[in-house]
Amino acid sequence: MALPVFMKRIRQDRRGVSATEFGLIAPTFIMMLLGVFDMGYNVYASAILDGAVQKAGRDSALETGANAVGTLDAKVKENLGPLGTGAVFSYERRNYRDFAKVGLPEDFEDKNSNSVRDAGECFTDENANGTWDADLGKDGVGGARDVVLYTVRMNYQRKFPLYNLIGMSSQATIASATVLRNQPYADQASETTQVICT
Ligand SMILES: [Ca+2]
Ligand SMILES: [Ca+2]
Repeated sequence: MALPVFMKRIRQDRRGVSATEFGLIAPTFIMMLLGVFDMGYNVYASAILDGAVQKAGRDSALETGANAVGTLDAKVKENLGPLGTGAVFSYERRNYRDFAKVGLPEDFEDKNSNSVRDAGECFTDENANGTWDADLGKDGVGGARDVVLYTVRMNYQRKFPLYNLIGMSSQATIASATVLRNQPYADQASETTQVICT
């Protein structure tokens, strides 16, 4: 007769229920926390990178900018402080004659209407390199009054091990870009474009 009483007591005993429930939700809860931390780190690093890129972009637009590219790039990394430790940075500068041309392809006559520039279709060689380009900009800081798209990418090792749990890459990349016109310290260089049909 003692056994049914004992079983009844176990059924009614609520002690330890919270611990069991926590054990069930803990993995999900911890993954959510790691996700929030990872996202927070990414947002924070992006904000710092944005500020550093804006500053370097403005300094690059000065007449002295062309000779200080390496120094300005290094400053971006320096401004990231400990966030930049161990990260790999890449820097890109492309220059255009005006804002409206940033990132555009070189104009071409699409004879076969396939939206692709094929051999033999005439194009305007805006960056004077002899070939058709999907981005008509030139590499580098350009000259006075040119518009420069400055992009910095930062590849870093994720700080929280969420990637291990959900199969993500352990590496993350954030990018920041700014578009500024160089200072009018001289006249803008004359444009030399030609139409090529080869
Ligand atoms: Ca075509
Ligand atoms: Ca070209």
